[in-house]
Amino acid sequence: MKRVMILNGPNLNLLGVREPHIYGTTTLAQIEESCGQAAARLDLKIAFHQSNHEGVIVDLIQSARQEADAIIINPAGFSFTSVAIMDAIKTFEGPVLEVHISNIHARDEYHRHSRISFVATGVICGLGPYGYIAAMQAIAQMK
Ligand code: CA2
Repeated sequence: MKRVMILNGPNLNLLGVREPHIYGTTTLAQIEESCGQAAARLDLKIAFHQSNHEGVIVDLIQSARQEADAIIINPAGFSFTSVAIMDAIKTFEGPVLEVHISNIHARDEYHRHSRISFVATGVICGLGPYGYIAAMQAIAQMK
């Protein structure tokens, strides 16, 4: 069974609570629940995390080297700033799928250039919370 670490960056704990016109009304707990249901269907084992702290996310990516076969990451605001997360991802040998709930390319200039996309295996954005499930499906069918 493939092990997938799902990482969520800063402020995503506020999903469904603030700015629903941009990020929708689904909470992060509901996303975790649907990822759990999809994992059972797809025969994946998931570990779901959220942190507002860059160093914690770097530590989790490093631990994924031993504990996971694939990473799904929504780096949120760190997407556009974090060389540290980018460097940590480079050290992970399995697939890394970057997910954004919103379409970052339809937003302002600042939100269009994710540093993480330079090192991700693939990027899904604009599909809402379903993006996490799409990423899990992609990982399930990878050799
Ligand atoms: O669309 C996404 O998933 C994002 O990664 C969300 C980030 C944003 O900076 C990226 O451009 C796209 C922001 C996450 C902040 O989440 C909030 C949720 C509710 C209220 C306020 C912020």
